[in-house]
Amino acid sequence: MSAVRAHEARRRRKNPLPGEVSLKDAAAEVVSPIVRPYGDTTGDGMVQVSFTLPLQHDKRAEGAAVRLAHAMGMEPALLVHAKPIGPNYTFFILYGPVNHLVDIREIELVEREFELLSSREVNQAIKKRLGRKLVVVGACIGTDAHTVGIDAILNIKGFAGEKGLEYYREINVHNLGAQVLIPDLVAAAREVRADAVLVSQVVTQKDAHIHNTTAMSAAFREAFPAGEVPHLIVGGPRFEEKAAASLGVDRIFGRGTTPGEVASYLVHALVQPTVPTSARRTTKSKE
Ligand code: B12
Repeated sequence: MSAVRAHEARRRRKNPLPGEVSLKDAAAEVVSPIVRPYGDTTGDGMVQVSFTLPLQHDKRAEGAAVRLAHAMGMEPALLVHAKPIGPNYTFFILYGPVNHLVDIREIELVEREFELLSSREVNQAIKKRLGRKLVVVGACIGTDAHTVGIDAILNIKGFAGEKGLEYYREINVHNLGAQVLIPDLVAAAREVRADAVLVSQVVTQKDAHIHNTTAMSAAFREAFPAGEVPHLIVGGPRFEEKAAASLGVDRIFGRGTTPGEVASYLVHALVQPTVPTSARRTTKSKE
Protein backbone atom coordinates (compact mmCIF):
# COMPACT_ATOMS: atom_id res chain seq x y z
CA MET A 1 0.00 0.00 0.00
CA SER A 2 1.39 3.42 -0.93
CA ALA A 3 2.03 5.99 1.82
CA VAL A 4 -0.82 8.17 0.53
CA ARG A 5 -3.28 5.27 0.51
CA ALA A 6 -2.18 4.15 3.95
CA HIS A 7 -2.68 7.67 5.26
CA GLU A 8 -6.15 7.86 3.64
CA ALA A 9 -7.08 4.45 5.08
CA ARG A 10 -6.00 5.62 8.55
CA ARG A 11 -8.09 8.76 8.25
CA ARG A 12 -11.14 6.86 7.00
CA ARG A 13 -10.79 4.31 9.77
CA LYS A 14 -10.52 6.90 12.52
CA ASN A 15 -12.67 9.69 11.17
CA PRO A 16 -14.94 8.67 8.25
CA LEU A 17 -16.82 11.47 6.53
CA PRO A 18 -20.62 11.14 6.57
CA GLY A 19 -21.62 8.39 4.17
CA GLU A 20 -18.03 7.34 3.61
CA VAL A 21 -16.84 3.79 3.95
CA SER A 22 -14.33 3.65 6.77
CA LEU A 23 -11.52 1.30 5.84
CA LYS A 24 -10.65 -1.04 8.65
CA ASP A 25 -7.75 -2.43 6.71
CA ALA A 26 -6.93 -3.06 3.09
CA ALA A 27 -9.08 -6.21 3.00
CA ALA A 28 -12.15 -5.42 5.12
CA GLU A 29 -14.55 -2.47 4.83
CA VAL A 30 -16.71 -1.15 7.66
CA VAL A 31 -19.55 1.14 6.68
CA SER A 32 -19.97 4.33 8.68
CA PRO A 33 -23.24 4.36 10.65
CA ILE A 34 -23.97 7.86 9.32
CA VAL A 35 -25.01 7.76 5.66
CA ARG A 36 -26.26 10.00 2.92
CA PRO A 37 -27.09 9.15 -0.69
CA TYR A 38 -24.45 8.27 -3.26
CA GLY A 39 -24.51 9.84 -6.74
CA ASP A 40 -21.18 10.48 -8.44
CA THR A 41 -19.00 10.10 -5.34
CA THR A 42 -19.57 8.53 -1.95
CA GLY A 43 -21.49 10.77 0.40
CA ASP A 44 -22.27 13.49 -2.17
CA GLY A 45 -25.96 13.24 -1.18
CA MET A 46 -27.32 13.23 -4.73
CA VAL A 47 -31.00 12.26 -5.11
CA GLN A 48 -33.67 12.51 -7.76
CA VAL A 49 -37.27 13.32 -6.87
CA SER A 50 -40.39 13.50 -8.97
CA PHE A 51 -43.75 15.08 -8.20
CA THR A 52 -46.69 16.85 -9.78
CA LEU A 53 -47.83 20.36 -8.91
CA PRO A 54 -51.37 21.60 -9.57
CA LEU A 55 -50.03 24.41 -11.78
CA GLN A 56 -50.04 25.19 -15.47
CA HIS A 57 -46.55 24.68 -16.93
CA ASP A 58 -44.66 27.97 -17.02
CA LYS A 59 -41.61 29.61 -15.43
CA ARG A 60 -43.50 30.29 -12.21
CA ALA A 61 -44.42 26.59 -11.89
CA GLU A 62 -40.77 25.64 -12.45
CA GLY A 63 -39.74 28.12 -9.76
CA ALA A 64 -42.29 26.57 -7.41
CA ALA A 65 -40.85 23.09 -8.03
CA VAL A 66 -37.32 24.29 -7.26
CA ARG A 67 -38.54 26.04 -4.12
CA LEU A 68 -40.25 22.88 -2.94
CA ALA A 69 -37.04 20.91 -3.53
CA HIS A 70 -35.09 23.49 -1.47
CA ALA A 71 -37.64 23.12 1.32
CA MET A 72 -37.05 19.36 1.20
CA GLY A 73 -33.34 19.92 1.83
CA MET A 74 -32.10 19.73 -1.78
CA GLU A 75 -29.59 22.52 -2.35
CA PRO A 76 -28.91 23.35 -5.17
CA ALA A 77 -31.88 21.77 -6.97
CA LEU A 78 -31.49 21.17 -10.69
CA LEU A 79 -34.73 21.01 -12.66
CA VAL A 80 -34.11 18.23 -15.18
CA HIS A 81 -37.63 17.60 -16.48
CA ALA A 82 -40.94 19.44 -16.57
CA LYS A 83 -43.91 18.19 -18.54
CA PRO A 84 -47.48 19.48 -18.59
CA ILE A 85 -50.11 16.89 -17.64
CA GLY A 86 -53.23 18.47 -19.03
CA PRO A 87 -53.84 22.22 -18.74
CA ASN A 88 -53.52 22.65 -14.96
CA TYR A 89 -50.87 20.19 -13.79
CA THR A 90 -47.13 19.82 -14.35
CA PHE A 91 -44.90 16.85 -13.64
CA PHE A 92 -41.32 17.57 -12.49
CA ILE A 93 -38.08 15.72 -11.93
CA LEU A 94 -35.37 17.44 -9.90
CA TYR A 95 -31.83 16.33 -9.14
CA GLY A 96 -29.40 17.57 -6.51
CA PRO A 97 -27.72 16.94 -3.16
CA VAL A 98 -29.74 16.68 0.02
CA ASN A 99 -28.22 18.01 3.21
CA HIS A 100 -29.78 15.38 5.49
CA LEU A 101 -27.90 12.54 7.15
CA VAL A 102 -29.23 9.23 8.42
CA ASP A 103 -27.83 7.48 11.46
CA ILE A 104 -28.54 3.82 10.82
CA ARG A 105 -28.16 3.07 14.55
CA GLU A 106 -31.46 4.86 15.13
CA ILE A 107 -33.43 2.59 12.79
CA GLU A 108 -35.90 0.31 14.52
CA LEU A 109 -36.20 -3.04 12.80
CA VAL A 110 -39.07 -5.49 12.95
CA GLU A 111 -37.23 -8.72 13.69
CA ARG A 112 -38.69 -11.97 12.39
CA GLU A 113 -40.23 -13.59 15.46
CA PHE A 114 -40.38 -17.11 14.05
CA GLU A 115 -38.03 -19.76 12.77
CA LEU A 116 -37.88 -20.46 9.03
CA LEU A 117 -38.96 -24.05 8.33
CA SER A 118 -38.68 -26.23 5.23
CA SER A 119 -41.91 -27.36 3.56
CA ARG A 120 -41.32 -30.79 5.02
CA GLU A 121 -41.01 -29.38 8.54
CA VAL A 122 -44.15 -27.32 8.04
CA ASN A 123 -46.13 -30.36 6.90
CA GLN A 124 -44.80 -32.48 9.74
CA ALA A 125 -45.60 -29.85 12.36
CA ILE A 126 -49.17 -29.43 11.10
CA LYS A 127 -49.79 -33.16 10.84
CA LYS A 128 -48.31 -34.00 14.21
CA ARG A 129 -49.50 -31.10 16.31
CA LEU A 130 -52.73 -30.05 14.61
CA GLY A 131 -53.81 -33.51 13.50
CA ARG A 132 -55.72 -32.15 10.50
CA LYS A 133 -55.12 -29.89 7.51
CA LEU A 134 -54.58 -26.20 8.17
CA VAL A 135 -57.17 -24.20 6.22
CA VAL A 136 -56.39 -20.82 4.69
CA VAL A 137 -58.54 -18.47 2.64
CA GLY A 138 -56.90 -15.80 0.50
CA ALA A 139 -58.23 -12.81 -1.43
CA CYS A 140 -57.69 -9.30 -2.74
CA ILE A 141 -60.44 -7.20 -1.21
CA GLY A 142 -62.12 -3.93 -2.14
CA THR A 143 -61.61 -2.79 -5.71
CA ASP A 144 -58.05 -4.11 -5.73
CA ALA A 145 -57.38 -6.36 -8.72
CA HIS A 146 -53.63 -6.85 -8.09
CA THR A 147 -53.59 -10.59 -7.57
CA VAL A 148 -49.95 -11.23 -8.42
CA GLY A 149 -48.85 -10.79 -4.78
CA ILE A 150 -51.40 -13.11 -3.17
CA ASP A 151 -50.92 -15.62 -6.00
CA ALA A 152 -47.17 -15.53 -5.35
CA ILE A 153 -47.87 -16.68 -1.79
CA LEU A 154 -50.69 -19.16 -2.50
CA ASN A 155 -50.30 -20.62 -5.99
CA ILE A 156 -48.32 -23.80 -6.33
CA LYS A 157 -45.83 -22.15 -8.68
CA GLY A 158 -44.86 -19.82 -5.83
CA PHE A 159 -42.34 -16.99 -5.81
CA ALA A 160 -38.58 -16.42 -5.63
CA GLY A 161 -37.85 -20.10 -6.11
CA GLU A 162 -40.19 -21.22 -3.31
CA LYS A 163 -43.41 -23.16 -3.88
CA GLY A 164 -46.66 -21.53 -2.79
CA LEU A 165 -48.89 -22.75 0.02
CA GLU A 166 -50.91 -24.93 -2.39
CA TYR A 167 -47.82 -27.10 -2.61
CA TYR A 168 -47.95 -27.96 1.09
CA ARG A 169 -49.71 -31.29 1.59
CA GLU A 170 -51.06 -30.27 5.00
CA ILE A 171 -52.44 -26.87 3.95
CA ASN A 172 -55.82 -26.48 2.25
CA VAL A 173 -55.86 -23.28 0.22
CA HIS A 174 -58.95 -21.44 -0.97
CA ASN A 175 -57.89 -18.56 -3.19
CA LEU A 176 -60.90 -16.33 -3.89
CA GLY A 177 -59.04 -14.03 -6.31
CA ALA A 178 -59.61 -10.33 -6.96
CA GLN A 179 -62.09 -7.69 -5.79
CA VAL A 180 -63.71 -9.88 -3.16
CA LEU A 181 -66.37 -8.20 -1.05
CA ILE A 182 -65.76 -8.34 2.69
CA PRO A 183 -69.08 -10.13 3.47
CA ASP A 184 -68.19 -12.77 0.86
CA LEU A 185 -64.77 -13.23 2.44
CA VAL A 186 -66.28 -13.64 5.90
CA ALA A 187 -68.84 -16.14 4.54
CA ALA A 188 -66.16 -18.15 2.76
CA ALA A 189 -63.94 -18.22 5.86
CA ARG A 190 -66.87 -19.48 7.90
CA GLU A 191 -67.91 -22.07 5.32
CA VAL A 192 -64.47 -23.69 5.04
CA ARG A 193 -63.67 -23.13 8.72
CA ALA A 194 -60.57 -21.14 7.95
CA ASP A 195 -57.73 -21.10 10.44
CA ALA A 196 -56.24 -18.09 8.70
CA VAL A 197 -57.42 -15.45 6.28
CA LEU A 198 -54.77 -13.96 3.99
CA VAL A 199 -55.69 -10.65 2.40
CA SER A 200 -53.70 -8.71 -0.17
CA GLN A 201 -53.84 -4.94 -0.65
CA VAL A 202 -51.61 -3.36 -3.25
CA VAL A 203 -53.46 -0.17 -4.18
CA THR A 204 -52.76 2.52 -1.59
CA GLN A 205 -54.45 5.49 -3.25
CA LYS A 206 -56.34 7.53 -0.63
CA ASP A 207 -55.21 4.96 1.94
CA ALA A 208 -57.53 2.33 0.43
CA HIS A 209 -55.37 -0.44 1.90
CA ILE A 210 -55.79 0.98 5.42
CA HIS A 211 -59.55 1.50 5.12
CA ASN A 212 -60.18 -1.91 3.54
CA THR A 213 -58.05 -3.75 6.09
CA THR A 214 -59.68 -2.00 9.03
CA ALA A 215 -63.15 -2.72 7.65
CA MET A 216 -62.21 -6.35 7.03
CA SER A 217 -60.87 -6.96 10.54
CA ALA A 218 -63.92 -5.25 12.07
CA ALA A 219 -66.24 -7.45 9.99
CA PHE A 220 -64.51 -10.61 11.21
CA ARG A 221 -64.71 -9.51 14.84
CA GLU A 222 -68.38 -8.77 14.34
CA ALA A 223 -69.12 -12.12 12.67
CA PHE A 224 -67.16 -14.46 14.97
CA PRO A 225 -67.26 -14.80 18.75
CA ALA A 226 -64.19 -13.52 20.59
CA GLY A 227 -61.41 -16.08 20.55
CA GLU A 228 -62.75 -17.75 17.41
CA VAL A 229 -61.88 -15.15 14.82
CA PRO A 230 -59.61 -16.73 12.19
CA HIS A 231 -56.00 -15.52 12.26
CA LEU A 232 -55.98 -12.39 10.11
CA ILE A 233 -52.96 -11.70 7.90
CA VAL A 234 -52.64 -8.84 5.47
CA GLY A 235 -49.90 -8.27 2.92
CA GLY A 236 -48.77 -5.78 0.32
CA PRO A 237 -45.81 -3.65 -0.66
CA ARG A 238 -46.75 -0.49 1.19
CA PHE A 239 -47.91 -1.54 4.63
CA GLU A 240 -45.98 -0.54 7.72
CA GLU A 241 -45.07 -3.83 9.32
CA LYS A 242 -45.55 -2.42 12.82
CA ALA A 243 -49.15 -1.36 12.15
CA ALA A 244 -50.83 -4.75 12.66
CA ALA A 245 -52.51 -3.88 15.97
CA SER A 246 -53.88 -0.57 14.73
CA LEU A 247 -55.37 -2.29 11.68
CA GLY A 248 -56.91 -5.04 13.81
CA VAL A 249 -54.94 -7.85 12.16
CA ASP A 250 -52.53 -10.37 13.62
CA ARG A 251 -49.65 -9.94 11.19
CA ILE A 252 -48.55 -7.83 8.24
CA PHE A 253 -46.22 -9.04 5.51
CA GLY A 254 -44.50 -6.57 3.20
CA ARG A 255 -42.46 -6.36 0.02
CA GLY A 256 -40.54 -9.45 -1.03
CA THR A 257 -42.34 -11.87 1.30
CA THR A 258 -41.87 -15.49 0.27
CA PRO A 259 -44.36 -18.37 0.66
CA GLY A 260 -41.94 -20.22 2.94
CA GLU A 261 -41.95 -17.31 5.38
CA VAL A 262 -45.74 -17.31 5.47
CA ALA A 263 -45.93 -21.10 5.93
CA SER A 264 -43.37 -20.93 8.75
CA TYR A 265 -45.27 -18.08 10.36
CA LEU A 266 -48.53 -20.05 10.21
CA VAL A 267 -46.89 -22.90 12.09
CA HIS A 268 -45.47 -20.46 14.62
CA ALA A 269 -48.81 -18.70 15.14
CA LEU A 270 -51.30 -21.55 14.86
CA VAL A 271 -49.57 -24.87 15.34
CA GLN A 272 -47.41 -24.42 18.40
CA PRO A 273 -47.77 -27.22 20.97
CA THR A 274 -49.17 -24.70 23.45
CA VAL A 275 -52.11 -23.86 21.18
CA PRO A 276 -55.15 -25.98 22.08
CA THR A 277 -55.70 -26.87 18.45
CA SER A 278 -58.70 -29.15 18.81
CA ALA A 279 -60.62 -26.38 20.57
CA ARG A 280 -60.55 -24.22 17.47
CA ARG A 281 -62.47 -26.79 15.44
CA THR A 282 -65.26 -27.58 17.85
CA THR A 283 -66.78 -24.12 18.34
CA LYS A 284 -66.32 -21.92 15.36
CA SER A 285 -68.74 -19.23 14.29
CA LYS A 286 -72.07 -17.73 15.26
CA GLU A 287 -74.00 -19.71 12.65
C1 B12 B 1 -49.11 -5.68 -12.50
C2 B12 B 1 -49.76 -4.38 -12.10
C3 B12 B 1 -51.08 -4.18 -12.49
C4 B12 B 1 -51.91 -5.23 -13.19
C5 B12 B 1 -52.40 -6.25 -12.13
C6 B12 B 1 -52.57 -7.65 -12.70
C7 B12 B 1 -52.85 -8.64 -11.62
N1 B12 B 1 -53.59 -9.67 -11.99
O1 B12 B 1 -52.41 -8.52 -10.48
C8 B12 B 1 -53.05 -4.39 -13.82
C9 B12 B 1 -52.65 -3.97 -15.23
C10 B12 B 1 -54.42 -5.04 -13.87
C11 B12 B 1 -53.01 -3.15 -12.93
C12 B12 B 1 -54.09 -2.29 -12.82
C13 B12 B 1 -54.05 -1.12 -12.07
N2 B12 B 1 -52.98 -0.62 -11.43
CO1 B12 B 1 -51.32 -1.59 -11.17
N3 B12 B 1 -49.59 -2.26 -11.00
C14 B12 B 1 -49.05 -3.38 -11.38
C15 B12 B 1 -47.54 -3.36 -11.02
C16 B12 B 1 -46.77 -3.00 -12.31
C17 B12 B 1 -46.93 -4.62 -10.46
C18 B12 B 1 -47.66 -5.21 -9.23
C19 B12 B 1 -47.15 -6.62 -9.04
O2 B12 B 1 -47.65 -7.54 -9.63
N4 B12 B 1 -46.06 -6.80 -8.24
C20 B12 B 1 -45.41 -8.10 -8.05
C21 B12 B 1 -45.92 -8.78 -6.77
C22 B12 B 1 -45.25 -10.15 -6.63
O3 B12 B 1 -45.50 -7.95 -5.70
P1 B12 B 1 -46.49 -7.50 -4.53
O4 B12 B 1 -47.84 -7.25 -5.03
O5 B12 B 1 -45.82 -6.42 -3.77
O6 B12 B 1 -46.57 -8.79 -3.58
C23 B12 B 1 -45.51 -9.20 -2.75
C24 B12 B 1 -45.55 -8.60 -1.33
O7 B12 B 1 -46.11 -7.30 -1.27
C25 B12 B 1 -46.32 -9.61 -0.52
N5 B12 B 1 -47.77 -9.64 -0.54
C26 B12 B 1 -48.66 -9.02 -1.32
N6 B12 B 1 -49.90 -9.36 -0.97
C27 B12 B 1 -49.81 -10.22 0.07
C28 B12 B 1 -50.79 -10.86 0.83
C29 B12 B 1 -50.40 -11.69 1.88
C30 B12 B 1 -51.44 -12.39 2.69
C31 B12 B 1 -49.02 -11.89 2.15
C32 B12 B 1 -48.62 -12.79 3.25
C33 B12 B 1 -48.04 -11.26 1.38
C34 B12 B 1 -48.46 -10.43 0.35
O8 B12 B 1 -45.87 -10.84 -1.08
C35 B12 B 1 -45.71 -10.69 -2.50
C36 B12 B 1 -44.50 -11.52 -2.89
O9 B12 B 1 -43.35 -11.01 -2.27
C37 B12 B 1 -47.48 -2.20 -9.96
C38 B12 B 1 -46.18 -1.39 -9.93
C39 B12 B 1 -45.08 -2.11 -9.24
N7 B12 B 1 -43.96 -2.21 -9.89
O10 B12 B 1 -45.28 -2.62 -8.13
C40 B12 B 1 -48.66 -1.33 -10.40
C41 B12 B 1 -49.40 -0.52 -9.37
C42 B12 B 1 -49.61 -1.34 -8.12
N8 B12 B 1 -50.67 -0.25 -10.02
C43 B12 B 1 -51.14 0.94 -9.78
C44 B12 B 1 -52.35 1.45 -10.30
C45 B12 B 1 -52.63 2.92 -10.02
C46 B12 B 1 -53.22 0.67 -11.04
C47 B12 B 1 -54.56 1.11 -11.64
C48 B12 B 1 -55.43 1.99 -10.73
C49 B12 B 1 -54.24 1.81 -12.98
C50 B12 B 1 -55.47 2.41 -13.65
N9 B12 B 1 -55.55 3.73 -13.63
O11 B12 B 1 -56.30 1.68 -14.16
C51 B12 B 1 -55.23 -0.23 -11.93
C52 B12 B 1 -56.09 -0.70 -10.74
C53 B12 B 1 -56.77 -1.98 -11.00
C54 B12 B 1 -57.52 -2.40 -9.76
N10 B12 B 1 -58.83 -2.33 -9.80
O12 B12 B 1 -56.88 -2.78 -8.79
C55 B12 B 1 -50.22 1.73 -8.87
C56 B12 B 1 -50.78 1.83 -7.45
C57 B12 B 1 -50.50 3.21 -6.89
C58 B12 B 1 -51.03 3.36 -5.51
N11 B12 B 1 -50.46 4.30 -4.79
O13 B12 B 1 -51.90 2.70 -5.06
C59 B12 B 1 -48.88 0.94 -9.03
C60 B12 B 1 -47.95 1.02 -7.80
C61 B12 B 1 -48.17 1.57 -10.27
C62 B12 B 1 -47.73 3.00 -10.04
N12 B12 B 1 -46.49 3.24 -9.72
O14 B12 B 1 -48.51 3.90 -10.18
N13 B12 B 1 -51.83 -3.05 -12.30
